[in-house]
Amino acid sequence: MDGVTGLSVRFDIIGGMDHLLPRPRLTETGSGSAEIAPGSAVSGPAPLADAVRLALPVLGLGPGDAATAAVRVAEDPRLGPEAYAMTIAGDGVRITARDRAGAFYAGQTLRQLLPAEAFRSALVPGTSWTVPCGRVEDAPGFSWRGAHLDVARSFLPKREVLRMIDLMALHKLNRLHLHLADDQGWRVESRAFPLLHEVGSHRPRTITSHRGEELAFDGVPHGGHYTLADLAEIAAYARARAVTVVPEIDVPGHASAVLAAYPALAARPQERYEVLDRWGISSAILSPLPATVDFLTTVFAEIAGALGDVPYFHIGGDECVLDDWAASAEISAYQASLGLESVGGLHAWFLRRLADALAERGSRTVVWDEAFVSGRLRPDTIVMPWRGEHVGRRAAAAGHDVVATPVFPMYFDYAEAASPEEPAGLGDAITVADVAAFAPAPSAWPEEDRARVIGVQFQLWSERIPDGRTLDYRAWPRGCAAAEIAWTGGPAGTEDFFRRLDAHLARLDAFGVEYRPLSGPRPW
Ligand code: TNX
Repeated sequence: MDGVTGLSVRFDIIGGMDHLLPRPRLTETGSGSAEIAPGSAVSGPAPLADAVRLALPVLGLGPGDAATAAVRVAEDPRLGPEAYAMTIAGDGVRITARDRAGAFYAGQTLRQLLPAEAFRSALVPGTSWTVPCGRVEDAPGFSWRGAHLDVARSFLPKREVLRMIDLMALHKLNRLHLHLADDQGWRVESRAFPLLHEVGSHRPRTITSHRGEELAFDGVPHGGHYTLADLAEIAAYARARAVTVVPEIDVPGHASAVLAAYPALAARPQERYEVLDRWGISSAILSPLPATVDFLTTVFAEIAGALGDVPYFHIGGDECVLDDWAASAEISAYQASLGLESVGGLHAWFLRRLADALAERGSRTVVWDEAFVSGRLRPDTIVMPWRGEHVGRRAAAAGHDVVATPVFPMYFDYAEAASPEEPAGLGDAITVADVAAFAPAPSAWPEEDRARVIGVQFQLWSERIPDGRTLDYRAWPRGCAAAEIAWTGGPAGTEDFFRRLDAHLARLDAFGVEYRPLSGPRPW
């Protein structure tokens, strides 16, 4: 900002075409600039024009006809999904897209071409906007550009989820993977089985510190869940911003919270379970018997009903301790009756049954990689290899679509530096540069396996994310680097990326994001 005179404010353009993040496929800088006057209009078919307006909230643009509008949007069926083209000339901005998402992303790019103040929520009246002239042609490299949010370990209030969707949208991320159930909490209302949220969403005390293996507790209970109406709202908010919510109910392991509510579903039903108040892998496991499948199908249907359109449903499948299955005579007899030779095979069989039920409702199943390793899945199951590239390659070679989610560098619960001043994270440091250098589909793989990689996703496991401030700190700017590779389809050129990131951080400042500064830990 270079001056405030009375009610008229002028802002400097921070970067123009060279400072967009993620980087578009093609940009051309023109000469001169266009004005978007306060109160001007976006014209075009309603779904597309509305999406552009939604991407530029602070501009307060209204509807209007093409003769007078500052931004004109038109449909172009020749463009690909989520793609857009935009020309900025002296007489205004022209946008074409085939779908709502494409128009929305054009709006996001336009927002980045404005001064960083366009990322504030309110402005001094009288502000006017200047955009540099030029042209952008853009389309995503990957169709799955994900952020995973663990709301089970630390419950995050709905406002944090909605804010995450806003931040995803301005980075052109399009899949919000919500980890809704784990040992430490069940986070969604169930009308069919109300003890799930009544019992499963509370822990009697909070883990307050977790440096290394040392845990400290206080006597303050931790809890919270979303109602089905909240979920519906989250999904609608996300959909308007081109984000698809991918719910996860992690089964059959990570089951302490479910079993605290309904112990009869356990592989060891005589045991007493509690919502776990420590981190790590528990041995609590659901039984694979038909009663569990019926129970879960009912719960999945409730969640899917609230979310509306559910193209993807994640059922976990990770870190299962199968000892209780092997020890149960009833489960062993069941396994034998199915002709399965190992408990691993039974694990895959159980997940396949759930996937079949989900497919009947129109959802594709997503799993963590252990589910793939233990046996044959439905062929349309999407695999998230978190334990590394080699597992991803095996899943791709077996014909599964793969979303790259490896611990390194996609686990953002790891600290950004091994400094004692850094909020304690899990394991070694994962830096912004590590994320920017990541190739989701390694060039060493055969072409047909690489083509199976449909995207990339960062994980915000929340054992070490107790609140929204820490969420900001962990997610950004590493999330900016993840968005860069997700949108462009490959690793970012480091120098160019950091130059653009510099300008981008000013946008995040204006938005109010408490990201981790590149210079080092924030001294809270
Ligand atoms: C492994 S990744 C887990 C999570 C933990 C995470 C901690 C995966 C599928 N399971 O339950 O939160 O490590 O980083």
